[in-house]
Amino acid sequence: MTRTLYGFWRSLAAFRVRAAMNLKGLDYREVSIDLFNGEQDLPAFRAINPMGAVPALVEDDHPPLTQSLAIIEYLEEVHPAPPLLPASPRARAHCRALALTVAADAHPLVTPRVRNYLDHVLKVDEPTKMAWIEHWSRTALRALERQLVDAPGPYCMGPSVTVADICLTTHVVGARLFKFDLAEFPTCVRIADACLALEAFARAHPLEQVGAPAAR
Ligand SMILES: N[C@@H](CCC(=O)N[C@@H](CS)C(=O)NCC(=O)O)C(=O)O
Repeated sequence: MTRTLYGFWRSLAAFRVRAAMNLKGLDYREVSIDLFNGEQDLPAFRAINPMGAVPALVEDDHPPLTQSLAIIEYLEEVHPAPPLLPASPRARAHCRALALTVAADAHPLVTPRVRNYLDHVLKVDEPTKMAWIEHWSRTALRALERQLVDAPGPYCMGPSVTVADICLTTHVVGARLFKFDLAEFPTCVRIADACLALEAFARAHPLEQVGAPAAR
């Protein structure tokens, strides 16, 4: 089986899929789509994902899979061990809700296409754009902190890493890349750091990818 991930070093959605594949011990090669140079809009990539977004996952000659959470759920069904969702239906719903707070509520508002629209169509200045990004990043962190503060840990759903941890960790890493102050969110930071101590997350980190800046 050949498995190709279309990603980009700075993409938090691609980071989610890399972490899931690493946790499940799956081999893949990554093709970089340079989102800073508009490669997501080239016809060759739009043929892979008409939305013009990474990640996309291609296995052998099957059609591309897109949307990080859909890809992770597909991997979960085909490679169930180790599980990235809890066992009980109620816990699975809660776990997915935590994940979607990041992937559906916050992250879509800060993607390059939204930032480009703010820049070039609405013509907001840089500080206003950064305030927008920070506002939506903190809105999700505040909701997650409140839901996780009494969780037993070390991960969102207890002793095992789930898709909620994948989303939370990528969100915390994204906030750190923007250099936001995270002192208000100690639980989120503690859980993310527990995940980043795992090799699967460390290897998937944006700054460990080809094309990432060397300076930290
Ligand atoms: N909901 C999608 C989001 C995908 C997405 O927006 N990816 C970003 C990078 S993190 C992207 O490729 N953006 C390109 C653009 O906005 O032009 C997912 O979870 O996969």
